Order: sequence, then structure tokens, then C-alpha cells
Amino acid sequence: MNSRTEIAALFPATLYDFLSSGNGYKVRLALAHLQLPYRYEEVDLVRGESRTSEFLARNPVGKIPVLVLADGTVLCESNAILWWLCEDSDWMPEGRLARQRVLQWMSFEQYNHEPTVAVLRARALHPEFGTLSEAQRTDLLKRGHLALDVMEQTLSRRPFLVEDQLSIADVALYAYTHVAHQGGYDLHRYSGIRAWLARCRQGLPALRIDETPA
Ligand SMILES: N[C@@H](CCC(=O)N[C@@H](CS)C(=O)NCC(=O)O)C(=O)O
Repeated sequence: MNSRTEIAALFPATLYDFLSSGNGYKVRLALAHLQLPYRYEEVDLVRGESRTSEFLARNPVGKIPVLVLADGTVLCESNAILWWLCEDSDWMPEGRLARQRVLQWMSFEQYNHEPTVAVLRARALHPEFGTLSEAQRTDLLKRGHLALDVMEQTLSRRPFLVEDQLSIADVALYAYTHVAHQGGYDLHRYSGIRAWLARCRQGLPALRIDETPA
């Protein structure tokens, strides 16, 4: 059995997710791309459903997305799930150095981009998560724009983040960048990022972030 066949045998899976989540959206995009069947289970974060004992038994960190495979194996952390799903797909470059670059961008996403860009958007979409002070908002806007500046430096020179093809690094960063304006980020100043978003859209499945998977 090759590993794609092994993976297919672990589906249908169940994805625990929250529709507006970019972290969940990364996994939804990969599952659609690989045409792997799954059941979508909404976890209402506004109602605290990620902190119930039932949910914490699956992921003690109390966060979606969580993918539960048909044999009961539990996968957590959006980028680690992306890696597991796509390791031997056309969304993963082959060279050792290219894979290092993929992980480098995915680490950047989790450390510099998501904690700023995603947080302001989440607070704008879901005021129930709590309000931020003006100083906190200003700081997140500044640090998020710094992360976008870093992406722009690369994307004004090349079509995708790693080599010349769409990879899971692009998927990881597309998820919150394409909706960054919802958190107040100004994408007009980033022509390289805007052109990259359009290129990503061409290679990604036609599934919007706010669209419940079929
Ligand atoms: N590093 C995690 C972050 C996941 C995350 O922050 N999930 C948020 C929604 S986007 C969540 O579940 N929050 C619920 C909570 O903290 O109670 C990943 O990439 O999967």
C-alpha cells in the first residue's frame, strides 16, 4: 500500500471546527483538494464548546481544528494536520531545503501572523470574545502589518512563498491573509500579496471560508 492509499483508508474522518476560523479553513481546503470525505462538526466557540470536558478529552489545549480519523486517531494543530494530509501531495515541494522553507513560513504564520492578523479579525467578527483596548488594537495592527510587510518582500519577487508552485506554506498563510481586511488590515498597500492571493485562488478548491462544507 502506498501512503495515499493508507491515508484514504482512514476516512471518512470528523473535523471539529468553527466556520469563521482560518485555522480550520486550512484543513477544509486540504481535505477538499485531496477529495477526502469527512463529517463537519461545528464547535461553537462563542458558547465555550471548545472548553467542555468532552472536547478537552480530544484536544487538551481546547482549540479547533481537530481531525478525528476513522480509526479514532486524533490530529490537532492546523499546520501539523496540513503537513500530515499533504506530505506526499502536489502541495508539498520535494527538496529538503524547500521543505525547510515550507516549515519556516508555517512557523512564521503561527508566531508572527496568526496571533496578530487573526486575532483582530476574530474580535471584529465576534465581539462576544471580548473587547480590546485602543492600545492593544494599535499594537496588533502594527505587528500584523509588520508580518504582512515580510510576506510582501518575498511575494513582490516570486509567485509563491516556496519555489514556483503553491504549497501548504501558501495555504497556511492564505487562510487569514485573504480576510485580513475584516480585522482592519490595509491590503491595498501590498500589491505583491494581492497578486499572490489571486494566484492562490486559482489553485485552491472553490470553498469560501464562511461556507459549510457539503
Ligand atoms: N495553533 C493552533 C491554534 C488554533 C486556534 O487558535 N483555534 C482557535 C480558533 S481559530 C480556538 O479554537 N479557540 C478557542 C479557544 O481558545 O477556546 C492551530 O493552528 O490549530
